[in-house]
Amino acid sequence: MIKRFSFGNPIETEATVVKLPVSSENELTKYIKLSADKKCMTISLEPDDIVYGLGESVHGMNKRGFTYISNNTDDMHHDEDRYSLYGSHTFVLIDSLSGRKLGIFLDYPASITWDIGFTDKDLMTVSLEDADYNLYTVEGEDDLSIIKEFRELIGPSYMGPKWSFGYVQSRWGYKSGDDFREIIANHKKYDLPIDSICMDIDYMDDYKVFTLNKENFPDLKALMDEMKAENIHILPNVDPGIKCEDGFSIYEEGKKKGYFCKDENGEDFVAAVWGGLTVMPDFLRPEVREWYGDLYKEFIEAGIDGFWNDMNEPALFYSRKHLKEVAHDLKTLEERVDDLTLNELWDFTATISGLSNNPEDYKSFYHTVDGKKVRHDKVHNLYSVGMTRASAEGFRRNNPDNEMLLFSRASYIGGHRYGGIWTGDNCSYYSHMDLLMHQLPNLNMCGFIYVGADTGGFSFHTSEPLMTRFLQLSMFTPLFRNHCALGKRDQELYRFKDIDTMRNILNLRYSFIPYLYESACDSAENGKLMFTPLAMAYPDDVRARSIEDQLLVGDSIMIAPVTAPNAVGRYVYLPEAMRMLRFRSVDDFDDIELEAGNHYVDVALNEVLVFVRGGHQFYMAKPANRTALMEDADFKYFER
Ligand code: MIG
Repeated sequence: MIKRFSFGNPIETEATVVKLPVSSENELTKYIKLSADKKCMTISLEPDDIVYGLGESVHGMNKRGFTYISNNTDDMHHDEDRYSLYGSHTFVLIDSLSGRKLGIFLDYPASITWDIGFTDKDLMTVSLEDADYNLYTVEGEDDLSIIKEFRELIGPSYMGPKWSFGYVQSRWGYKSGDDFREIIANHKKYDLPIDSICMDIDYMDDYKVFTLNKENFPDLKALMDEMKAENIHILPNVDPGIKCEDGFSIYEEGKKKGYFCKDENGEDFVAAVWGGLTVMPDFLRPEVREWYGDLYKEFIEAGIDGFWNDMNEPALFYSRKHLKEVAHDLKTLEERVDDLTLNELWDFTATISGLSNNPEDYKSFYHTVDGKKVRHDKVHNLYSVGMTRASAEGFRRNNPDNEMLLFSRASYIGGHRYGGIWTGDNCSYYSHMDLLMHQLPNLNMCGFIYVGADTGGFSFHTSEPLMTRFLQLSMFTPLFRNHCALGKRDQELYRFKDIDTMRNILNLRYSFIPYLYESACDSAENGKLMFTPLAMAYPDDVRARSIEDQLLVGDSIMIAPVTAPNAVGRYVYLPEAMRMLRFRSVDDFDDIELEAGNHYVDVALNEVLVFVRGGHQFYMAKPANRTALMEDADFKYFER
């Protein structure tokens, strides 16, 4: 049972596809207490309640015990003390043992603070900055039907083409066609499957969007033809900011048409991102989306059929205005050189680090929504949706016959209909595998199905065992991408010692693609989870409620990845008897029947566990080195 409540003058976010009538406030569920000014709601939590949701956030699958702020943020430290990451997914689901099952969706694109049993362990307090929003409550018998109902409200999810389930090799630092050729050659040499290679920001001419460094990319079309002959998809990175440079045609055209966000004086708002000083397209305006969406056309015509949209929180390295103020303040530092106090030192370092993504900057520029001026912070989380939508609609106009791959860094509910996401700049940490496990079901319930993490870790140097374990988890996610930052240890899979293991993992992934792709499509279209917490699948099993290191994938299987360093085994809890497949390769595996209950299972570094549920069937195809070369033949079936 879903109800809508509306307060004040909400921004039209288009997060929902069904327009529900507004219920009167006295129909609000008894579980939610609204403050008189409507800016705060409290919900009491029973000791055993689980709170799911909030998609891409830190701190466990059950969100209880911490505070989260829905405010899209470029932050490369996904530590336990982070309130915000790149996406804001403002749906939570409270599951009580006593029977209360309640979904809450706040459709509000400014900042929301969710104190979920943090200040008071038995209380959830949700605060908004003003009282203009739509609140949806979903009550039902069980979590999965609540999720289905909520997902009907927000509409079907984007799904990538089947080839986008192939392995993606990425790295910040590839510079030219020769880099791609080298990757392809090495994958051939070591017989490693691959479908796509990402082209990170270095392909551009001076970081100007939709340009090419002519020296490194003299003929994109010819390169793409060559790649097509290899069955390789090349995926460029696209930033929203447009470099302010006279003579740069995209900048000049947008400026002439008045398509950029404005400062309080009505001048173009200028901030530094890649490319130095840039302006921000006002993606909240349909005509700007149309314009920007068509900018992808040239690349599409050259043969490109996939993109990743980056920096669209939008990340701001600094604003020109703020930098000026800081530069002025710093002049006084010179007089303090001989007796600087520690407090002054700390103020100084905070001032410098506060130049990036500064909250005041987000309050200093404006959008035009339906002809009205709207301050950016009031619609901050919608910026990403506007960019994703611009791209997706541009693809439909300019390449209607082809499925395109699109994944974005920033997101808000609604954006899930236009593209997938990746989870941003994680680290080469074992704990970031646990983080991914926690994010997957929470992202799914908020509508994001085509998702994945930077496998091996973006920041810091990865190790071979860490990469191996990370692959063994990511091999189940729709986006299966190895990506890392500039200057980090080379982590293409052929750089490691035990290439046989890497090959076996990739082959297993490819043989799982038919199952994974079908599960993903089913989830995207039918409001299901691709990754389901055990507690939702086995609602009567109390022990399952605290399990955060195992997940169901699709209907038929459960995974229990190893995420601890140096571990060669782990405990696994089975809510029912299952058939355990322990794969070393597509053809070499143990097949063991296990009773319900707790088990300690050996899992060597080259082994992957798949558990088949009772009454279900799991299937594997014969792998190939490209998805396009797979015949979906010679299926192996595992029933239980
Ligand atoms: O400021 O394009 O999250 O995946 O490699 C960094 C360079 C910009 C951030 C993305 C990352 C990408 C990097 N980008």
